Amino acid sequence: MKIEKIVFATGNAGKVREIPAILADLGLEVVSMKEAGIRVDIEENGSTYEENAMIKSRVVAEALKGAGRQAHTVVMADDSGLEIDYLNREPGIYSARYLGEDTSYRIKNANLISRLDGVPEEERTARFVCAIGAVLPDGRELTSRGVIEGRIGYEERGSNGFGYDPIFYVPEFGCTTAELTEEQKNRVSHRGNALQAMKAQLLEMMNEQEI
Ligand code: ITT
Repeated sequence: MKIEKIVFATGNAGKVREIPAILADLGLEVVSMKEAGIRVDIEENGSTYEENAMIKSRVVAEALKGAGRQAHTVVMADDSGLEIDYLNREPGIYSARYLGEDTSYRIKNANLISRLDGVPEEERTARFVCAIGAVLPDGRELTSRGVIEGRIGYEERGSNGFGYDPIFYVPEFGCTTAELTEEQKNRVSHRGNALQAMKAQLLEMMNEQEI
């Protein structure tokens, strides 16, 4: 199958920075939906990360198709979230909406830290989860998932990354994902892992002979 371009269905500025860097070695053109001139409002009403990722990529694939621009183009979307074990895996798929979509992460992060007040180190386990959903030029769909395990810290640390990164402490690195460089984060993150798995599936598709 001939694939020349990837359109990324996200409005999140942090994802728009990370995703093209992770996909760069495919040698394809990678653009955000905004760069592709697609403006759509998407209701994420799925009950899993995978469902929400597919909802987003289908809406944008339909919009591209409507504009007659889906040829050789893959649409991908990322649905991700932070699961804190002590809080029954909250905020999970509601991570962007937690305390309100427009509430600052300073406030969201402070709130989560205060909900873990007095909780010992070993019970502060958490993970970032990312599902990637893709619609291929012929309408076929693919999903992949990636995870990074860590712990919720006691205060915000670091200013790289976005969202919950300043409170997500990774024991192997001895710092939060907001203290990693973008390159380091992309090598080990939920998004990095999910996109590497998606890349492997895409490469297989690209090697398929047209009949
Ligand atoms: P799009 O749907 O437009 O992609 P969104 O921000 O609404 O943007 P999600 O529905 O996938 O995206 O919400 C994921 C939320 O989880 C995101 O807003 C962050 O708060 C958090 N999150 C996901 N990945 C993260 C990361 O790498 N670092 C920090 N926080 C992250």
